[in-house]
Amino acid sequence: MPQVIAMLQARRGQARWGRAASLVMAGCIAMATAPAIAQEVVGAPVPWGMGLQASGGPIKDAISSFNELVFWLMVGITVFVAALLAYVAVKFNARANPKPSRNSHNTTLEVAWTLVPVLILLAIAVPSFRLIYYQDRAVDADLTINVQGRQWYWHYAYPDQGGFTFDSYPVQREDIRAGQIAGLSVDNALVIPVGANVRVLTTGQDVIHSFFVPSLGIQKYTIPGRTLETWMRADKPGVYYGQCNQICGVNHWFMPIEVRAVPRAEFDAWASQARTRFAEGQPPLPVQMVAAPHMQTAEVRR
Ligand SMILES: [Cu+2]
Repeated sequence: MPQVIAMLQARRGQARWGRAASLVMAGCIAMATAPAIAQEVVGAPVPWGMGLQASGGPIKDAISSFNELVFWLMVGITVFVAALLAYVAVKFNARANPKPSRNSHNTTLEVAWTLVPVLILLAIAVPSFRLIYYQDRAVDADLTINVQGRQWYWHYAYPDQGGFTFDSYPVQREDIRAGQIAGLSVDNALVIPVGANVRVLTTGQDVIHSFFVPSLGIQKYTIPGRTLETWMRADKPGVYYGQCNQICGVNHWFMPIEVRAVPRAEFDAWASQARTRFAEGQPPLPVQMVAAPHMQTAEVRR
């Protein structure tokens, strides 16, 4: 990774397109040299990242496959329309076809261009509604977490783990340590057990915020005076980053989200000491650090 960063820095002076090409190349090298596990376990934005973040659980898997379906439908439609336009432009221009047809109706064609778009919309609507209902709520929740958006930090509560609550603020840039990401790492992360269906209840205190962790496929408004429900599950241990993605005021940027998914035993240990330590006004002891992947991201960002 340091070689990649040096490469990026060395090429800073180049022309725009040259620089873009070198960054794409560097990205390819980074992907080839990064350990495979790094991509799988951590959800975080990466420099020059394209497409969706890697999936950490079943909801994001479902979102990704739906995204793929819509993408390929769009590719098909775009290619078909472009080919049709090219065909018409070549075959029926004034020079090639000086005497135009005077037909104004073609029943078969009209039925076809009504039915085909209806079928395409149905092909999108059915999995889309299925996905919306899947995201709606946890069927068998193992754990409930209350998420409250506040100007400008997150307030979390674990009602079925003894009811402890805590605030989560971003780590200041000057305090960032190795393994943390400026603008994304927080002082007190949200900790969840791997493989657990986590019911997430969101509410707001002042204005509308939004709890958004892309790699877990969760995004829900936090609205004052209202409780919304959704759920998430991390199937791989690791760190998953997100942000408030509802413009909520001047310190909107100040609301990163850090979710740490750890084995159940480790979660139980964390929850039990968190109960005591938060009650005494101390932060809990950190859970196991999952270092490799987001350390690399932190280096690139520096
Ligand atoms: Cu916000």
